[in-house]
Amino acid sequence: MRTIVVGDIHGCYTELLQLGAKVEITDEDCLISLGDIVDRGADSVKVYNFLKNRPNTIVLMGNHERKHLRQTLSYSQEIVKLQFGAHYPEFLEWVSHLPYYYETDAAILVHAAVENGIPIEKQREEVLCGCNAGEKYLEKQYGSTYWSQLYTGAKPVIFGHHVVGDNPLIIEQKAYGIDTGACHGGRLTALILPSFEIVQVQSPQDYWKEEIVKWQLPVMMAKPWSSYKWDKIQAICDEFKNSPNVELSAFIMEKEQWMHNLLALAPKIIFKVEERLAELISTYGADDFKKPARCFSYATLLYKVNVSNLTSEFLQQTLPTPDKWLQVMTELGIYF
Ligand SMILES: [Mn+2]
Repeated sequence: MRTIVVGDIHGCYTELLQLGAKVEITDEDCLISLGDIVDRGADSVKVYNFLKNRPNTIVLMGNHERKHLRQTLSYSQEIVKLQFGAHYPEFLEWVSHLPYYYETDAAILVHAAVENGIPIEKQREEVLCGCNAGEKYLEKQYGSTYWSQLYTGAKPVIFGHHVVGDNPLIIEQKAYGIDTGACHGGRLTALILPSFEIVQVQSPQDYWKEEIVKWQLPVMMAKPWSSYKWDKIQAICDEFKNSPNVELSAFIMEKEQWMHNLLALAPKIIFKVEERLAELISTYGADDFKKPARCFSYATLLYKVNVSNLTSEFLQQTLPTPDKWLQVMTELGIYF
């Protein structure tokens, strides 16, 4: 029985199958992915389904899986979230069970790094998976020296995470870096244990470069616009309204118009709040209206109107998102 260790796959499903064929993988072979199976490439969902369903297969936690797990989503995770659609929660559940390392008779396997002199089971998860916190921690310990230069453990470490070029980075019997950038038009690399034989397949193109453009509009459309603060919406609009992607810039300009139309209703809202205050005062009197006013979600606005002018600026601060703004509009009987 062999163990086939594969570096960062990043959604490169075709290359994964080609690599399997090239090493003539059989059901008896154990397949171990070093993590970062999703994001950047074109077929994250296919890679996930394949690895999840293949018997005799282990996937380690990479920093990309961890970003999904902790919901610290950057653009490449936002894309994959859309690609999974309704199956995304199921993927997150699966990710939550991924191990941070695996040890065979011949080697220790991790996604990113190990700290020298610490037993594998005592290593920090952040260091093993190479998330930002782990990278910062190692930088503090080692400065600019890469951890693999300092590693003196008895068993060699096989890792991915850092694209090391077209060929693996090999420090004989110490460290084997096998992320060769498949999703960036590089290669997908396998290391076979116990022989330490290297097998590679070439990617035909830079998938990530293509995905960046392809998913701009869908990712933008999926953003929770109504829950964003006004200046955040404006900042996104400013950043993308002159995009060369015409569909994207059209969508963004539509969103900017939508925000301006909402904010242009400020005088109407102010008028309605003043009207509601007058009603409350005439019913309860100028001294006793405050308690019944508390029942309204916009009580702050009623109190403000009572003591001074209610300005558009105050309104925007008190109702900082379209959701809040629209909710108060509905309660005041203003329809958009
Ligand atoms: Mn990676």
